[in-house]
Amino acid sequence: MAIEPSDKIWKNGQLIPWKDATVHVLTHGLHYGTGAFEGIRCYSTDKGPAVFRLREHMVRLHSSAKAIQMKIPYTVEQLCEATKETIRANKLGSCYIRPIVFFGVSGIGVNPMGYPVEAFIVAFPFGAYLGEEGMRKGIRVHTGSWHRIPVGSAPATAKICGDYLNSALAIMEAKMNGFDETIMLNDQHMVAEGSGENIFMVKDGRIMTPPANAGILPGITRDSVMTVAKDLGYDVVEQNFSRGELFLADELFFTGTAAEVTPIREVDRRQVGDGVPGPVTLKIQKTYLDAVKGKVPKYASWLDPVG
Ligand code: PPE
Repeated sequence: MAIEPSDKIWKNGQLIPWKDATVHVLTHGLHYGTGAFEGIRCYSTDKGPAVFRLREHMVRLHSSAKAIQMKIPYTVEQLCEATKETIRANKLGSCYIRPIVFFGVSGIGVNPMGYPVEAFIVAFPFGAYLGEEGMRKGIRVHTGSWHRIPVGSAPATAKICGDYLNSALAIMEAKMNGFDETIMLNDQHMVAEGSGENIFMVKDGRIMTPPANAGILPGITRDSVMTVAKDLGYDVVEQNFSRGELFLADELFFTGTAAEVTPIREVDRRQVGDGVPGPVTLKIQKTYLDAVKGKVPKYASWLDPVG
């Protein structure tokens, strides 16, 4: 996905020109995937730009780092402040933010213990991840052949760079087969998630999403959407479901910082419900998109003004 460069990138406590934010070829994280990252959105609101659930994202970055024995040399508060500073320095309103931390250069070998930790925060303008049309009409997905990384093989609940080889293989397969996204099953053959999204199913007015131990990244959007759906009066449960159950669903949708709430209109060449975004999906999508833009007072605490 092409992006428009901004002016400055935050690197280890300093703002540097976009073009200078490069790394050495012997960076440990490049060879072995030993890094962690985040995807965060900032939205324009009536009170100026505000970052959605910034603290939760930075807490998750620290948790992901902990999972790979990495100590980030900046606190959650410092990272939150650095994010806002980066947005201000680039004079951005609505944008996407990509903080990344990784083991840098020391020697060679798989063990990164004792290696320096590098930290970057990048912010740039960003539109709909799965397209404007996808947001309105729903997207077409398949259940791919690549399963989600087994929980016994890597910390699947953390946002670790190396884990994304799995997602990259899965999305490439989907695209090569003409689909917009993929649904990965887990090692128990239950539905896990998309390459960069969590999944929800609506059946008989009930909303289901796979539990946190199903091999998924427990998304911050997933958490927000569960709250929104409960507040709208729906029954929401974390429950495993199989590929076959996807075909019986009334509605399916993806959630994610980038994907926001994206309806799914077709799965494995079978129409989902009526083949158009269903009423529950649309209601949740509208409330979520209003909430992130500061239009729902009840969710105002999810927004952190850039200032
Ligand atoms: N699962 C995966 C595998 C995942 O990558 C994401 C975020 C989610 C679930 C949803 O998590 P959350 O954003 O906290 O609701 N995927 C990021 C996009 C990945 C990419 O670089 O592309 C995102 O949405 O920012």
